[in-house]
This record gives sequence, C-alpha cells and structure tokens, in this order.
Amino acid sequence: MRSAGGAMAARPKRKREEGEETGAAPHDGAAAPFPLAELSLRRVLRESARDKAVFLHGQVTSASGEGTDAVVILEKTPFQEEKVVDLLKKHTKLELQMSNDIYSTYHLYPPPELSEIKTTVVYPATEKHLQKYLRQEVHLVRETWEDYENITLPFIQSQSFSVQWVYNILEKKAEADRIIHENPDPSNGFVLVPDFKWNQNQLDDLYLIALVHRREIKSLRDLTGEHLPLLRNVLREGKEAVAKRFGVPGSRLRIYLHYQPSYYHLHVHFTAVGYDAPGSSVERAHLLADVIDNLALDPTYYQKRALTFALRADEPLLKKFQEAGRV
Ligand code: M7G
Repeated sequence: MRSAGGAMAARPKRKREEGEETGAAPHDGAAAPFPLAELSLRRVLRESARDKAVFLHGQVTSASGEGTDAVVILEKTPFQEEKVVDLLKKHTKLELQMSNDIYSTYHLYPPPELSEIKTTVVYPATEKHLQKYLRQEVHLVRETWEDYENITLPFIQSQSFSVQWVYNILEKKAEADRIIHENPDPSNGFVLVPDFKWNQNQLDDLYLIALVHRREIKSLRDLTGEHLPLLRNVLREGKEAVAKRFGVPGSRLRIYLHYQPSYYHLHVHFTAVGYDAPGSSVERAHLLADVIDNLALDPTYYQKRALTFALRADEPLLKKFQEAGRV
C-alpha cells in the first residue's frame, strides 16, 4: 500500500460512430461533470466480485427526449495505508455480523471521504463500447500473417474505436497536466501518462501507458526492425520516468503491448508487477522486452508468425474468422 497522487475527471464527448478513426474534430480537454443522477439504468453489462467492479449501460435523456447511451464503471478502490488509521477512528457505524470464540466479523461504514468509488464514464458510448464491457464467453483465434492481411486488417480498417483521445494527449489538448514523461521526437518519441484505469492514489495498481508520437503504427503486427529505436526508448525512458516519479524500479514493472488492442495506435502498458491487471494474460500481453528481442533477431518477425488472441462470442471479427473456416 504505497501512495501516489492525482485525480481525474470524466469529460463528455460528442457522439462518435464506430469506424470513425481520425476524421473527428478534436474536442478540447475541458472537463464538465457527467449528469450521473440523470442516468437511467438499462442493464448491468458485467459484474465482478473479485475486482469489486460493476459495468453499467445507462441512458441520459436529453431535453428532446432522445436517450444517449453511456457506459459507467463503478469500482471500489484499493486501501491507502495512511487513510486506514482514519478509517478505524472515523467510521460512522460498526455493526457486529457474527462472533464465534476469538473470531468476529463486522460491517464497517466509512465516512464519505473514505469511501470513494472510482467512476469511469464513456459518454456518448457506441454499440462497440457496450460490447466491449458486456460479459461474454471468449474464443481463442490463431491468426497467421495471411489471416491478418485477409481478415483482421480489412476489419480493423472498417471499424475500430476512435483514437481521438490519443491524439488529444499527444497534442496536449487533454490530460496535459498528467504527463509523466515525454520524448518529443516525432519518429522515436512518446508520451507517458497514467492510464485511466488508475486513480493514482496507491502504487499497488500502478498503471501507465506510453503513447507513441508516430501515428501509422496500428499494433504489434506493424512492428519491424525499423521501430527498434522507438521501442527501446519507450522501455528505457519509461522505466526511468516511473522510477523517478513513483520510486518503482523497472524490475517491479510489467511492460507490455496488447494484441489485439482496443485502440489501433501503438501504445505500451506499464503496470505494477504485483497487480493482476485486466488484459495481462498470455493470450493478450506481449512483453516489450521480448518484442524488442524478437525484432532484433528477425526484423520481420511479426509479419511472419501466427499470433493467438481472444475474441468475445458475438464480436464481428470472430464471425469473419468463422466464415473463413479459421475457427
Ligand atoms: P488497449 O490494449 O488498446 O485496450 O489499451 P484495452 O482498453 O482493451 O486494454 C488501451 C489503454 O488505454 C487501456 O489500458 C485503457 O484503460 C487506456 N485508456 C483508454 N482511454 C479511452 C483512455 C483515456 O482517455 N485516457 C487515458 N489516460 N487512458 C485511456
């Protein structure tokens, strides 16, 4: 339980259609509160007792009576060491649940300032956002380079999440005050910011992302030996920056790329090694150090080898693989 510092705010976005990738007019980073009390709950997309999180699909009804979809994620946050003492002293109620010999359990009710619920809002949310957070069974797909060219690439070109939020960070239109480190070089540089999954209050669930300045690298599949200087910068400078700012050494970090990512602008995840971050499983996470070694051994490694990834049951990409007889 080591603490960090910082806060974040939800900001509304204009309605954006799936497949819209770069043409969006950038919205600035001005924060405005989301009308949480006006949200009507449509359904629970997913609930996780382990993560103590719930993913909600709600609708905000505008003056014209039209409902706009939103995803709201409510999540209980890890304890902060320095606040635990306050919790013991300032709890508003302590209710005995059961007692047996030397054992007893209680319901402890903390005061509001010690009972934060981390709230993440995607608003307006597209159908694809609702799908992303909906609990579904997953299937593993093994994608050859030919599959990538014939099935995956045309699909991600036709529909993927907007990466406007990435451009906003790179252009300092949003989250500028949260930047931990920047290497401004247009081809080998990147920006390191706290991931929005992390509230920055404690280091146990430390989570940052490095967003590269180059815009044409969609994912791991596009990487070649040409990108080695960039990747080495991200690894070395990213580690140094996290050590300097948060006191966490590189040996305590899991630094990796997702394949498939949700957002097709190359980025690298930095998480605390003790934190079981969503998406750190073997079918999705590729350690950056391994990626660098693979490219150093063979500059076209990722244009040759098959890659495995998981797809949710009703994802259109899974259907494409099924139609091609590849699942
Ligand atoms: P990914 O592998 O493309 O997708 O990672 P995933 O979300 O399925 O893991 C994108 C990463 O960017 C995730 O870790 C997100 O939590 C993070 N992220 C997404 N958005 C929209 C934002 C944002 O607006 N700001 C910040 N700081 N992080 C974001």
